[in-house]
Amino acid sequence: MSRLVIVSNRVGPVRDAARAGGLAVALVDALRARGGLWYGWSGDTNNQSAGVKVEQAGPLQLATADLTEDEYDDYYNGFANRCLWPLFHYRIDLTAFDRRYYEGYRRVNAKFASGLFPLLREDDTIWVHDYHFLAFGNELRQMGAEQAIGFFLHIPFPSPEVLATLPNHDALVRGLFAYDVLGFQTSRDLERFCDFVVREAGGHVEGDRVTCFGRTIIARAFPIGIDTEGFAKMAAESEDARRQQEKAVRSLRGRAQMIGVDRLDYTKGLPERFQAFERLLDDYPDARGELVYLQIAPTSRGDVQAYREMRQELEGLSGHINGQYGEFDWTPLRYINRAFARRSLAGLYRASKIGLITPLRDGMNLVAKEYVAAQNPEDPGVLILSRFAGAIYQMPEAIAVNPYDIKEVADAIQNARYMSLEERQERFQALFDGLKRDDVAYWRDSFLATLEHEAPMHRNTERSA
Ligand code: GDG
Repeated sequence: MSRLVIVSNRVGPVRDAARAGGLAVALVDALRARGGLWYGWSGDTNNQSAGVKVEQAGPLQLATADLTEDEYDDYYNGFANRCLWPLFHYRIDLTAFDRRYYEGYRRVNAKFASGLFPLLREDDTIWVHDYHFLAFGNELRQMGAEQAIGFFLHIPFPSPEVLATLPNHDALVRGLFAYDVLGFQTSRDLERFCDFVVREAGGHVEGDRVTCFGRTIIARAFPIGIDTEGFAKMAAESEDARRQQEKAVRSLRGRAQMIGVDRLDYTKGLPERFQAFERLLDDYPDARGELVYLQIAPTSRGDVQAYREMRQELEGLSGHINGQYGEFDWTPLRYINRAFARRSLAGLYRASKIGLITPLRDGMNLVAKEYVAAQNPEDPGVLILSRFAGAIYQMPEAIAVNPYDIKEVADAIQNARYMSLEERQERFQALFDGLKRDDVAYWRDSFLATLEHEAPMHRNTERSA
C-alpha cells in the first residue's frame, strides 16, 4: 500500500486530543491505520524560519513549517480568512478583495509545496485539505510531482455568480484541475462547481468526469462523517462524560436544556439564534423558567475584526435576554466563550433535550452529528437543524429550519419541547442509523479508493488517448 501524505493548514492535534475537532480526529485515524506523513503549518510565526521540521509521533510523521509575520497576515488572516472564508459562505459584504492577500496566498502555497516536494516518494498518495490550499496541487505539479493528488473542500462551494466576484477566481479554479480527484461535502456543492466550469470556463461534464483547461478530473460529493459509534460510546460510558452530564442535570433542577456548540463565527448564525430564543420566551410564556439554553462558543480567529465585532454583539444580546427575562433562580441563556474537553462536550449533548444548530451556511456541520450520536436511545433529544448546513441532506429526520426566519426557529423549539417520546425515538433511530452507515471511516475510505483505484486508471486512459 502506498504511503498516505495529508496536507492541511493545521497539523495535529496529536498533542491535544481533548480538543480534537471531528476532522482532525478523522485524519489522525486515517494516518494511524496506515502510517504516513501529515504536513502543514506549525501554528507559529517566525521571520527566520528554519524550513520544514519533521518529527515522529507514534506511527505518524509530522512535518511542519512556520509562517513569517507577513505570510500570516496575507495568507492566513488575509486571503484564507478575510476573503475565501466569507466569500464561500456567501458573505460578499465581509470579503476583503485585496490583491496583496492573493499574492501572499500564492506565495505560501508555493512555499509549502516546495517544502513537501523533497520529502515525497514516487508512489505516495497525497490528500490536500480545504480552502487554505486550493493552489497547492498546481504548485506541486509545476515542480514535477506525478503522484495521485486529491483535494477535499470542507466548506461550501459558492454559486458561479458569487465566485465570479473574486478577482483571480479563474486562476484558482484552473489550479484545481491539477488534482486528480476533487471532493465536495454535498451534491449541491458539486453541482455549483460543475456549473461554474461549464458556464464560466467553457468546460464540460460527463457523469463525474469534468474536463476543462485540457485536463479531465474526477469530481464527486463525499459527505464527511464522524466516528459515530465511538462518539456514542464515549457519551454513554466515559467517566468524564457521565460526570459532566450529572453535573448539568443537577444544575438544571428539573428544567430542560437546549444546546448549541459552535466556533464563534459569523457563519454560525448565533445572533439570529439568540433572537429566536428571545422570540420563544416572548411568544410562549410556558417556556419561561422551564428551558435553559446553553451556548458554547469558543473564540476563533480573534485577530480578524469581523469576529471581534460579533463577539461584542453576542455579549450585548445575551445580557439583554437574561436581564429582560431572567429570574433570581433562572438564567435563561448560559453563554460560554470557552472550549470544553471533548468528553465533557459529549456529556453536555446527552444532557440536552434539544440540539439547536442553525448556521446561515455550513459545509457540513459535525456538531449536529455529534449531538445525535450522544443521545440516549431510550429518551433521545430533538435536533433542530438549519436547511443551509450540508448535514441536512443526510439528516432529513431533523426539524429543518430557515435560520433567518426568527419566528420559524422559535416555533420549531416549541414543537421540539412537546414532541412525543415515540416520535423522538423514531427520528433518532433513523438519524443514528444513517450516521452509523456514513461515518468518518466510510468518508475516508471512499475518497481514498477513488483517488487510489479510479483516478490512476483514468490517468492512464488519458495518457494513451
Ligand atoms: C469545518 C466546516 C465541516 C467545537 N467547540 C468545541 C469543540 N468543537 C468541535 C466540535 C466539532 C468541531 O469542533 C466543529 O466542527 P463543525 O463541522 O461543526 O464546524 P467547523 O469548525 O466550521 O468545520 C464544517 C467541518 O469543517 C468538517 O469538514 O463540517 O462545515 O466549516 O467536532 O465538537 N470541541 C471541543 N471543545 C469545544 O468547546 N473539544
